Amino acid sequence: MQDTKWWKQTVVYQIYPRSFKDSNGDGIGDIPGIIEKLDYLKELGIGAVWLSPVCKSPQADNGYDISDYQDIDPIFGSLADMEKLIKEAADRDIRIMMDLVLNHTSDEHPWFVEAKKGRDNPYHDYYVWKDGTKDVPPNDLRAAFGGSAWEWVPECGQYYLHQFAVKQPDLNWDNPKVRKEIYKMIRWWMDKGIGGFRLDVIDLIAKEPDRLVLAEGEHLHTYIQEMSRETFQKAELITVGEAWSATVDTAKKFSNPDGSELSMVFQFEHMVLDQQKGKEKWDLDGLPFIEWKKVFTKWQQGLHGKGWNSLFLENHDLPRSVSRFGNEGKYRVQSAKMLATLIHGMEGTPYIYQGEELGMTNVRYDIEEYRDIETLNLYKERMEQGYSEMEIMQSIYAKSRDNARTPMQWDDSPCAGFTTGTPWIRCNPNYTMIHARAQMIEEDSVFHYYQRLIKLRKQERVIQSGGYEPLLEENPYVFAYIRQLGSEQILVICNFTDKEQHIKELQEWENGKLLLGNYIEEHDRCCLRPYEAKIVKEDAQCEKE
Ligand code: TEU
Ligand code: CA
Repeated sequence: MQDTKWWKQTVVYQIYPRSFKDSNGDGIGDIPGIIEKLDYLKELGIGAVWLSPVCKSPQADNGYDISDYQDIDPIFGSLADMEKLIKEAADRDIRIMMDLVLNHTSDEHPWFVEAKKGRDNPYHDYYVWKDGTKDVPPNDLRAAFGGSAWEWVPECGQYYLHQFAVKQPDLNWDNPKVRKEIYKMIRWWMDKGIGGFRLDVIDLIAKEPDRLVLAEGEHLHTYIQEMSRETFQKAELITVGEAWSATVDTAKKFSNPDGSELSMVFQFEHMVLDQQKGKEKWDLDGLPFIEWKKVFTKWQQGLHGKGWNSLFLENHDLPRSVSRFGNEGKYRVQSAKMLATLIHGMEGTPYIYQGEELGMTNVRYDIEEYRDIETLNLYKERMEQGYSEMEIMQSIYAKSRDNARTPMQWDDSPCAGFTTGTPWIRCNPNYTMIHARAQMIEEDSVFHYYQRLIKLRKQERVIQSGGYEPLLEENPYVFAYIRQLGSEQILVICNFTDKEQHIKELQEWENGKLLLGNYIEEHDRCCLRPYEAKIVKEDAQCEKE
C-alpha cells in the first residue's frame, strides 16, 4: 500500500541564508533575497525549503547560537519578511522548514544572562552546571569546536557545559520548565504556518555529563516523544533530526512510522569514512569505496518499512560532494550528475544543498579568508600542536565547512550576482564559469538534470517506495543497485571513475528503458563511460506482450 505522507514524496532544498542572496548590498544574504529566488526553486521542482537559522543571534556560529527564538535577526530581515516568505512559498506549493537549535542557546539569550547571575537565579537551572574550582574543570569533556566543554563563571563558582563554542551554553532538558518553554515556542512558529523543522544535534539534548554521556542519553527518546506529542503531531509537519550518533536501530526509533518521534533523521555514517579511523574529520584518508557502498545498503535495507531515510551528500557543515566524491576538473558536470543519480534513486527524502544543483565546488583560500569558527579554532589548535601549516591547510581545503558556505553563484557579474556589496566571505573564483543563469539556459546542465530527477521520483512509485538490492557489491569502481516494487524493477548504476567500465551484468538490462542518464548519445550498453550514471527500467509489460 502506498504511504501518502507528503514528505515521503517531496525533495527538500537547504538554504544557508547568509550565503544565498543578498537583497540590500550589505554582503549578507537575507530573507527578501530568498523571496526573490522562490521562482528559481519552484522551477527546480522542490517541495520544501529548510532554512538554516534566521533567528536573532550574535552570529558566533552563524546563527546556531540563538538569543531570541521568536524573532528574526536584523541581518536577515524582520518577522514580517519571514511571514511574507512563508506565504509566498506556500503560493508556490513550497513549505518552509526552520532550523530548531534546542541543545543550546547563545550566551546572550536572556535565559543565560539571568542564569549566570548566581545559583539562586530562577533561570540558573535552565543550563547545565557543575561545581569545581577555577583551574580544575569537572571532567575531561571536550567541546566540538576545541578546548574544554566546561567554562568557569566566577559569579556562580561553577562551570557551565558547552558542547560547542563557549558562546553556546547547553540547555538543561531535565528541567521541565525548559521543555515547556521550548514546546510553546515551537507551537508559536507552527501557528505562523511553518511546514516543518530540522532539529539541530537532537541526539545530544539529553546529555549526562557526569557519566560522560552526550549522545543518546537515557531520557532522549522520552523527551523527543513528549516534544512530538506537544507540537509536531498536531500537524502534518516534516521533521528531521540531526543525529551524528544514529545507528539503524536508533534511527528506527527516531523515525518510527507510528509518528511518535520525528519524520526522519540525518545520519552521517556515509560521511565519516574518508578519515582515519578513531580520529577527526581533519585526519584525511581515502574513501573505502566498497565499505561506503555497504553503509548505504545497510541503511536502505534497515529502514525499509521500519523508518525513513534522509538522503544527502552535502549540507552547510560538509564539503562539496563533487570535490569530495566526484571529479571537480574535467568531469565536473558528469560526476555531479552521477552523484545526484545515486542519491535520488534511493528510498527516502532527498535533500539538495544550495549550489549542489549547479555542481559547485570546494575552495582553497588563505587562512585569513576563512570565516568559520570551527576552521579557525582548528587552525590555531593544530599550529600550537606543531602540525605543519601545509598539512593543516590540506585538511581545511578538504573538510572546512566554509567550502559549502561561499556565496551562491547566480550569474557571472561581480560577486556572482550574490551581492552588490562586499560579500561576508569571498566568492569561489569559478563563479564566472559555474552559475545558475547559464545553467537555466543550457538544456544539459546539472540544474536541469536535477529537475529531471525530481520529476522522475514523482512519476515512479518504485523510486519512492521500492525495496533496495545492491549489485556488484565487491566492484571497487561502480555503485549499482536495484529498486523493486511489485513487478516493477529499476536499475541505478554509477561509474565512480574517469575510466570506462565494462559491466557484463548490464546485458540483462539490454531491453530495459533508459529513464535517465548523464550522457546523451547512445553507446555500447555494457560499457559505462567516465562517471556515467543511468537509471534503467525493466519493462515487465513489454516483455509479456
Ligand atoms: O552541527 C553539529 C555537529 O556536530 C557538526 O556538524 C559540527 O559542526 C562539525 O561540522 C563536525 O566537525 C550542528 C550544525 O549543523 C552546525 O552548523 C552547528 O555549528 C552545530 O550543530 C552547533 O549548533
Ligand atoms: Ca543583506
